[in-house]
Amino acid sequence: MENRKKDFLWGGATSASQAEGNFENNGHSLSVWQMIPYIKLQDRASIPLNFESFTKAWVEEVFENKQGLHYPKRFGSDYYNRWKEDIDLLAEAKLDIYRMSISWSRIYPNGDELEPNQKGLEFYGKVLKYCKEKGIKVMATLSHFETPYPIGKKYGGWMNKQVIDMFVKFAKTCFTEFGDLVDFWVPINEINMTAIVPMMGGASFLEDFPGTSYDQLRFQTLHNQFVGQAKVVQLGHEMLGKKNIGCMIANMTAYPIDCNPVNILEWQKHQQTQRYFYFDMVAKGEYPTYMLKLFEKLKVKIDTNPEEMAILKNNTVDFLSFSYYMSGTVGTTDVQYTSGNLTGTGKNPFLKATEWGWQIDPQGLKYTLNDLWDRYHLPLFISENGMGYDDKLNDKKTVDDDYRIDYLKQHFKAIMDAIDDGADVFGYTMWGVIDLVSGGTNEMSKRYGLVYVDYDDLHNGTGDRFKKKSFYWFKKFQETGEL
Ligand code: P53
Repeated sequence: MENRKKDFLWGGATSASQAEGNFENNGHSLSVWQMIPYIKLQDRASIPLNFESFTKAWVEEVFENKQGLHYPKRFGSDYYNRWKEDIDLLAEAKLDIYRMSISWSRIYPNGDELEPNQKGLEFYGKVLKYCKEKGIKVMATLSHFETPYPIGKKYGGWMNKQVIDMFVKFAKTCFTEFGDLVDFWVPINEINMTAIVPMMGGASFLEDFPGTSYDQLRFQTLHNQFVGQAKVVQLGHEMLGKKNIGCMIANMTAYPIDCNPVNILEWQKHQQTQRYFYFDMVAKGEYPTYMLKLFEKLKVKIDTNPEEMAILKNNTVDFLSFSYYMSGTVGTTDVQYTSGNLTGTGKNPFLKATEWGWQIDPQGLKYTLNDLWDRYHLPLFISENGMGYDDKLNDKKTVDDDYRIDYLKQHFKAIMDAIDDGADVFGYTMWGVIDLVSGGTNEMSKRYGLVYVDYDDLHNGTGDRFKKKSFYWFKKFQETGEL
């Protein structure tokens, strides 16, 4: 392709909780995300899975493995044992970059230890050195919804400002140990999810803070994470002397359902509160006025001080990274919702959706890149994108995933088009490049990878890896630049 940027980084992404497994050895604690079990589709309706129902008592009673439940994120795709084979596969497919997370639970299992867990450091040291040997650049996430559960249990998670210092300590250890091996850092994955699910994003449970409203909980937990992230940006800049630290935001692109002005106003509010707010915080370093007004309406009072506000202002990120899977619609009238349960997930009659109701919209990626570039003028990186599909291994021990090739082609083309329009985009990592456990549903059967992993939803299987058709397509794309 003519407009293929020469130094653009094409790659894939995973997270520790969804890939590693091996949760009980070598001094590892469980991350908060590993406390959620697999729930069969037919049983899901009977369990109150709205976000406010993520109470600590519920996690402890139902989820501390007392009911013979299966916790897929404690097993992952056995990456902890197969990491070398997996990185060999990434090298064979000619990935330029690999995004992974360093599990906080392996390094400081309780958060408040004075010394890091050596076994955890050894593991990531081996993995990162091997990536370097193979010529694969690395983007490391420090918390991919991976606050250690003991921090939630003992300290109340990120609602407690002591956790900010624990996170900075963890980051300092990672910068010291791995500063030379990691090319780009992302402190907190999808930081905006904390305002939607503070339990998952911040290990903070409402019942630990009597008298606190849910809105207060979610925005205070989020605020403390913004401060923690800014402190990590400051520390990274001082320790590493590079400008290589970015944010990671779940980008919720949505369109107005029609041109009725009331719907345009609703869409504008959505853009502000569900998208720009988060990018504004990390790129401009202060609360936008529309959020301050919203806080007044919601009776949210952020506990902060001038020192914290200065930290936010003075330590903005070097690049913007975000996940982009789909787009939705918003409006006050005539919006029907898809099965995606997040904001702005109204149906769009012009788009097709995956089996999970995620509406496929490559042009929305082009729109998003242009929009973010215009607004922030910071380099952009798509840190997650991809298509979840219940792939089936065929007789030839491969998967004919033409649907995925088609999805990737269209999204790659959208990126190139945005670059052609002038947006500064420097890389892309496809989500779940080697099949792993789904973040939202804990299913293994919601697969994203170029490589199939032989485990089912209950972790039955050999764990063996098989290259899908998309694996060969991606490799060829890297060799020839042909879509
Ligand atoms: P799964 C919700 C909406 C958009 C992205 O999701 C999200 C979520 C939370 O699940 O998360 C990111 O596996 C997340 C990954 C996750 C991926 O999207 O539910 O950073 O960990 O696996 C895809 O299909």
